[in-house]
Amino acid sequence: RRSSAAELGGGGGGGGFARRTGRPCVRASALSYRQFVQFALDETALHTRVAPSPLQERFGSMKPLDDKTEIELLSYEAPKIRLLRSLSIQGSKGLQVLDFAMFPEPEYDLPIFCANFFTAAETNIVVLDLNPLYDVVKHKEYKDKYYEGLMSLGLNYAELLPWGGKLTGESLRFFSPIVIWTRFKSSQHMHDVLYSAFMDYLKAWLGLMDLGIRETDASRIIANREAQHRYLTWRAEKDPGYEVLKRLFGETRAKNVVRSFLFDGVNSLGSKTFLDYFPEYQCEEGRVNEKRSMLGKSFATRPWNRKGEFIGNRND
Ligand code: BLA
Repeated sequence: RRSSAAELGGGGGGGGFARRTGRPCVRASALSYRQFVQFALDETALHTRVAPSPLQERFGSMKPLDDKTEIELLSYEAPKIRLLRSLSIQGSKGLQVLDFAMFPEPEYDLPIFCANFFTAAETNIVVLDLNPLYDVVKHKEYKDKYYEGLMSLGLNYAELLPWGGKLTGESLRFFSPIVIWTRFKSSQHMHDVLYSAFMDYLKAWLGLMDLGIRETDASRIIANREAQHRYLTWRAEKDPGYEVLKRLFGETRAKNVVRSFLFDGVNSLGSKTFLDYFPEYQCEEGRVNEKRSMLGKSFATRPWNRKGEFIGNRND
């Protein structure tokens, strides 16, 4: 049974639990992506035991520099889920952001649930995916294991939310054949389509999670942990949201949010550095090149065919 909004008592500083149902919930203030977050928490709670993350105490009551912007940082953990975290922003002039992700425990090679929605002045930039832990172009068995059964879902939304054009070439290796990468002008209709996609992708991820079997082979757990660490290292260094967060929180706090909240694990799941994983970004004196991309923008059209085979060409 779903809890109605009226039953949801907000917890101090963000994450809380519904008074009657004991389900996790978001504060009652109306954020536009609020229904997305609430759906995700309700739905996840139907599948597993969700508990607040220790991060909640440190980040749950963070405030932006200005007093016009509303933000909400939520974090939970659950069996099989190392971290479920959500950052939502509602600013003045229509700025709306949702960065919602679920990271599996290293004992599972589950994909990473990734919803990144940026809305400003009627422009929407959207990435929604079950990001693969292993590069699906190189690891066919991984691709088949998780995405074969989801291709019809992906194809359905690829039509409704068409490919967003060229993007940072490097990002492609973190995307799956069912990735939704799109841009559109704000409208109620597109918002509804996006909500529907979000719900379906979330349910798909939870379905994979339900079936996930705890790995016992130590070498595979190590590989899963490193793959997740590599992903976190990429995003903590090159995420396009960083500039917005810098404006919102100031540089020091933005860095902290990125490294210790959004991509928590970048400091603890491994000790390799960004340049260990991505040496092509090395500049003189061992500094990391500040460019987002060394490959440049690529993939003008969807680089996956209907069977989920990679058909991309970096220079198209
Ligand atoms: C743009 N965000 C983008 C783009 C992508 C993503 C692909 C297009 C620009 C590009 O090609 O880099 C998202 N890239 C991702 C994701 C992965 C990746 C999810 O590699 C995962 C592996 N975006 C956010 C948040 C904010 C945000 C939280 O997720 C703001 C707080 C903003 N994204 C944002 C902005 C742009 C953008 C402002 C356009 C500006 C730009 O391209 O730099």
